[in-house]
Amino acid sequence: MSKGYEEAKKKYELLGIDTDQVIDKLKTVSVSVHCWQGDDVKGFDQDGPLTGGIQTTGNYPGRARTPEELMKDMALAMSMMPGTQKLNLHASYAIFDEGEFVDRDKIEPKHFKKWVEFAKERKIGIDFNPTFFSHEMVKDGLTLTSPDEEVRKFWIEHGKACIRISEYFAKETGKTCVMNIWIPDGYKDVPGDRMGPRLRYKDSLEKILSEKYDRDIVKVCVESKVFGIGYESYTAGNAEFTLGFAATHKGVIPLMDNGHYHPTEVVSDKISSLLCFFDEIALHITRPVRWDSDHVVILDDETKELAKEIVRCDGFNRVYIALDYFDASINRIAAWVIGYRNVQKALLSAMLIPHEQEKKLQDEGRYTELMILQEQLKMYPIGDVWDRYCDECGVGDDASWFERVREYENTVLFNR
Ligand code: RNT
Ligand code: ZN
Repeated sequence: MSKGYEEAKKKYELLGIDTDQVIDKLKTVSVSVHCWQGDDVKGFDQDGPLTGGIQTTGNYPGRARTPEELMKDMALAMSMMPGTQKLNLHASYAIFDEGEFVDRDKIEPKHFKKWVEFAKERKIGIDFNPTFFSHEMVKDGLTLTSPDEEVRKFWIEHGKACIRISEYFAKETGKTCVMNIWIPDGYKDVPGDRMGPRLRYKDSLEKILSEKYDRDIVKVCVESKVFGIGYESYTAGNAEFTLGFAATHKGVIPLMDNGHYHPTEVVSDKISSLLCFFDEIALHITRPVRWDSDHVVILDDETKELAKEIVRCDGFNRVYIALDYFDASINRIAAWVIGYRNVQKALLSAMLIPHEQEKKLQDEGRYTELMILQEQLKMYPIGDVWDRYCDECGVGDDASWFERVREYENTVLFNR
């Protein structure tokens, strides 16, 4: 045991916290790693631009261009992630045979067989997302809310196909598959009808959910959004719509992406509100800088606050934690690792807080002492516990893992 860790352990013991136990527990908490960081959200089933009002910026060399490259890159990134991961896929990452093409309304489990192999090798689960963007059937920026019945039908069929694929993932991996529905649909300017698109969205979602599936192993979520690029004035799936939908449709989980709110609104404060009404919720952890920019997650106050709320609400079994960011201006593998490790650091620091004691101080109105304790904890030796955790997980400490990425960059990525 390192001297630093020994001393940290003693320090936390005085707060009634057993750091060994915390480390063991953190190893079991899964964080879903999004495949789309590695190729700038391009996918493999089309060659057009990224649409849907989201944007990757940057031109860093080495973007993964094929399934093999993306898997190789992800495998390396995962080898530097402590704890338990899940693989988060989008439907656009279907893998076809040479010369084969199947459109999104008709994709099948077999098109994801290679991903299942990837997950099985690592004994990890898979989460899934239908892809309602970057496709020629997105007409006037609309999918499930389109007034054109042919367009709407196409996307409903896509949603259903994705439910079948999600069930296949859950069965193959033996782990729950979280299937998240997010659509970009909305308008750049003040709409003439706000209700119509929402009623069509509701009907489309109900049609998708009419697909028979095992609700114990596939968890369908709806993700809200307040605006997108080119969709500044209105989005059909805003917070109230998606929350209302989830609340009134049994088994549907609300998903909050912390890039999707007004700059002064924070998702950390919404977790406890939702857990009063929902058995389960889901998160996309990202970093919004002025807009839904999807910067790499850093260990900032909001990430720490999100983690604190998960821990405080005893939420490890109720909150599905996933990453969602895409940065093309830095090494993409490092981006994966940095964001993932920061979420884990936030969880660790949240688990190293004596929550019962803080709650008691609050309930007894001892706010001065509460503030003192909260501030005192900020200087505690979390780093020593973190180093120990990474050591136990065999993933390298913060100062060392990048060497492996640099070597891979020089030998593989820069040659693409
Ligand atoms: C978009 C949503 C959505 C996507 C991914 C690619 O604003 O956050 O979750 O980022 O599905
Ligand atoms: Zn998201």
